[in-house]
Amino acid sequence: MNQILLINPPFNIAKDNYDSSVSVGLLSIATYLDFKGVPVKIVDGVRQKNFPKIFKEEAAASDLICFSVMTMQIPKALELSELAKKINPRCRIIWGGAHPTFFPEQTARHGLIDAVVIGDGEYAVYDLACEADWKNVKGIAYEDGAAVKINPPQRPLEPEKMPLFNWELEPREILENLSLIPTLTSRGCPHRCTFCINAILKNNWRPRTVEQVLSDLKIINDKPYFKNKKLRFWDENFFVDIKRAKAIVGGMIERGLKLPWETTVRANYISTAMVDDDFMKKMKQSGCYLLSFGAESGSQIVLDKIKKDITPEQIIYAAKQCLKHDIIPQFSFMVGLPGELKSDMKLTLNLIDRLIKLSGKVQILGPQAFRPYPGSELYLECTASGWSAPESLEAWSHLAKNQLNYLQVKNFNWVKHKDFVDSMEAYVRFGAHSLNSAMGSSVKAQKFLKLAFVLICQLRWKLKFFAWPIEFKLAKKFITK
Ligand code: B12
Ligand code: SF4
Repeated sequence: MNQILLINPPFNIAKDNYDSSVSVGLLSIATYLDFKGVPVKIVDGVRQKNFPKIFKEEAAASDLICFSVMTMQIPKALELSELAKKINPRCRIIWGGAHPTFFPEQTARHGLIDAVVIGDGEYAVYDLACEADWKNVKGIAYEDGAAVKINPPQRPLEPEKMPLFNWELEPREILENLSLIPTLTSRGCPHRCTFCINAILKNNWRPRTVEQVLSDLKIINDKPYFKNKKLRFWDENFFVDIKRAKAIVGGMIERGLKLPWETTVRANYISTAMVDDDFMKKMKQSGCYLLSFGAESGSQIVLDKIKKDITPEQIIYAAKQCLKHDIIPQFSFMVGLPGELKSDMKLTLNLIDRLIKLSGKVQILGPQAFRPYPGSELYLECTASGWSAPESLEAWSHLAKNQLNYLQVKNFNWVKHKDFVDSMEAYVRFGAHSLNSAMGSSVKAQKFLKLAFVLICQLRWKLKFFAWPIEFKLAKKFITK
């Protein structure tokens, strides 16, 4: 059997968004294939210096060439798929990851793509490598004559049966330059937030065992190239089984695996019943330095609508508890949901203000504009307003190539205050934080122009006046160019 090639294609957005971490998804697929004796190679277009040369060499030597694709990777993934077919006309091209999973049919229709994997890729790629007839492979979509066939789903992945991550399968130059070590202790989430990929795809929560997690951490701890680096548990929800979470943290302390680590947690979990004072103390002791919360909104009406099952007061309490234990609390927000009023968005701004006033250590991400995924109640509301998603992969590619973000707020029919939603992220980012951190942001612009823009943002933030965002439009035009 010839090798299977797994590709992380380059993006066409600012490098700061993706530079910190590698894809655990590809590492997990590669680890499984290697464990099953299938030759496999990961090539990373985002991080490998000689990527074009490496890609050509490896594509010539591979039977199956598999691309991991988020929406903003489509243009490059298409270019590379075309190049692969030129270099190696007999190779077969597979696409998987977030975008193809949401849009399997239109992705499979593209002439360059032989099959699309829907959802987790470990079992499906293994089957594609072993089965001559793809009709029997579960969890894939492919073109069959004029129709697209969508086969029945794969059996759910069982993380506790998966081998330990094999880091030797990642290109060494990436590991040496990585700033955040990615790992995973579970898949999926049991909650029901209507905007979220996990709830939409019904990704049930499935854990790795405590012993597996501690063994993964021991391997990481012993690698010379990971010395003094921070680690992220990229779980959707690390704390679902609180006994398991406590056993992992306890095991890290007992076995001397005290790595600086961060992960995501729900605000309502910070309570005496789940993540209490005693556990937070132990988390800090084991190396936890940051907890990331999906706060989403300051409006209870919006939180209820998206079935987030938290309250603004729980968000404030969570922040206070983190600060008490010297853990950085990080909160992400979104705006522009169907039915959301300006008054709801103002409540979000007020909540951000309250959080920032607690301490300079509090980190705020967003508010980002909500972007709908098919298969959700919210998506139906968006389409009912007259909006529709692009209908072909080429149309998505065109969007991703020509815009800073893959769906522009100006086209969102369900948003009443488009300017307000579009500019809010900038006004929070440059207005609510200190002048120093706003000036230090990664957005590249001439120093004095940036200072002028930041000062206006700070004034607007103080006055909570966001109408006529003329300077934002100018800045955006300038930066997009
Ligand atoms: C970790 C993560 C990152 C990391 C690593 C990215 C990476 N390449 O893996 C970093 C920080 C770099 C990152 C960056 C961004 N991300 Co991100 N990220 C995630 C997150 C939180 C977890 C992904 C993960 O590791 N899961 C665990 C692994 C095991 O699962 P997985 O990655 O899904 O992989 C499995 C399957 O998808 C499948 N699979 C994946 N690739 C392939 C390829 C093939 C060939 C096959 C067969 C199968 C397959 O098999 C894998 C193993 O089972 C997800 C949320 C989520 N729940 O998916 C968002 C998510 C993937 N990110 C998203 C976005 C939007 C971004 C950003 C654009 C955000 C931003 N605004 O800056 C950036 C930039 C990337 C970009 N330009 O698209 C979106 C993607 C939506 C979309 N339409 O494509 C998601 C879904 C979050 C969301 N908003 O809902 N991200
Ligand atoms: S708690 Fe987080 S991961 Fe779980 S469904 Fe809600 S948003 Fe998604």
